[in-house]
Amino acid sequence: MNQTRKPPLLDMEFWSVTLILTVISGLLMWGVVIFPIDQYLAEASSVSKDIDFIFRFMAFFGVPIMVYVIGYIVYFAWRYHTRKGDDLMAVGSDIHDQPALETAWTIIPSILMLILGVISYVVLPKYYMASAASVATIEVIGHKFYYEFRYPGLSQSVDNEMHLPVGKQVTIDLTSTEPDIQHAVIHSFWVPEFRVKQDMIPGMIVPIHITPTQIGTYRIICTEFCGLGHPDMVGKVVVESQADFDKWFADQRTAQAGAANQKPIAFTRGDAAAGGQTFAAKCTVCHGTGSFDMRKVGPGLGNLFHDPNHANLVTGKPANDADVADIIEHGATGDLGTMPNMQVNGLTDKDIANLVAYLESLHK
Ligand code: HEC
Ligand SMILES: [Cu+2]
Repeated sequence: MNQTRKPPLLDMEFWSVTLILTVISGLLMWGVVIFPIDQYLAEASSVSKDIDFIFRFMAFFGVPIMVYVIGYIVYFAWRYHTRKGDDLMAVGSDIHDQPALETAWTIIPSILMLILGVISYVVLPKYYMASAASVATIEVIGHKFYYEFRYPGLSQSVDNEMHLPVGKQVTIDLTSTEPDIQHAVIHSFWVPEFRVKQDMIPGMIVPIHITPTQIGTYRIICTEFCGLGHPDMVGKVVVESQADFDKWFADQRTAQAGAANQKPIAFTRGDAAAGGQTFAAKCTVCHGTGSFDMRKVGPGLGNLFHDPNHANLVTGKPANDADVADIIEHGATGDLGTMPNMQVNGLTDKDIANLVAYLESLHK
């Protein structure tokens, strides 16, 4: 059988294509160097710039690799495709062994990977290694599906909204748990502007250290698929001046001292109809109005006050107005999970009174 072999040609056409790829690659590399990342995503912590440098480094050398590899694949596919009248049985030229080329494409990427490894080795520990400089350690606990923050000096934790003074290094102890740790799942603590992303793992505490450098409010996003509530698992971190932070902290203390005084909720004046509306707006994600066992996230509340099978509340106390109001005010954590407190549910004292009146009216 007649076999035609096309000799490999490094002709003018090949070198023109190479020139075009070089120009494209050069322009993109220049783009990588001048791209103002911080205009799209603020560099709001002391490690942000270093992390962005690693990103730039990878993108800078990734660009030519991508452009030449894809460029030549497309070019050769076009150049050597079978044309009308070609011998279909033809075999390509059997080129092998290009020692110079093979050595180059092995050694250059190896060196790049090595440099990348070294830079990462220097940068990443900046937020993992223990440091004496931290002004405080804040515990951050991932729950299904919210973040809990415990501050030294505050007797109660704060949910979903974290405050930090600008320019001060803090240590953040990350973990995840639930009332029954068997039900805990892996969450993740990601603040894009801080360039910090760390898994929150049940049974394990991972300390990270960050210094926020820019005043602002940033999102905390869970990037570990953790269950049905995962998309709602968004908190925020408010970076503010030391004075504003001190004020927030003092307000928390006063609010919590007030809570400790057990100021009773005036539930007697509750309005059941208004309570029904609040319930529909704020409670029905987790509670239905069926019997106790008809659970959504929390138990059914239809027979709350009149259930012979569940005479006691999840807190172990008998079902009366004051104790139900107490659960709605302070939340509860038990076998069934966590019931958020009034701050998290966004309730006023009046709402609580109305809700209690509404739940009272539900007797079936
Ligand atoms: C994020 C889900 C969630 C939301 C929202 C929520 N709850 Fe709950 N609630 C729970 C869970 C879980 C429990 C069970 C806690 C436990 O096991 O200790 C519970 C328990 C309760 C109980 C005690 C029930 C009992 O039989 O002892 C009451 C009362 C209650 N919730 C009222 C409310 C009201 C009123 C609202 C709306 C303002 C509300 N909850 C919003 C999850 C939620
Ligand atoms: Cu999560």
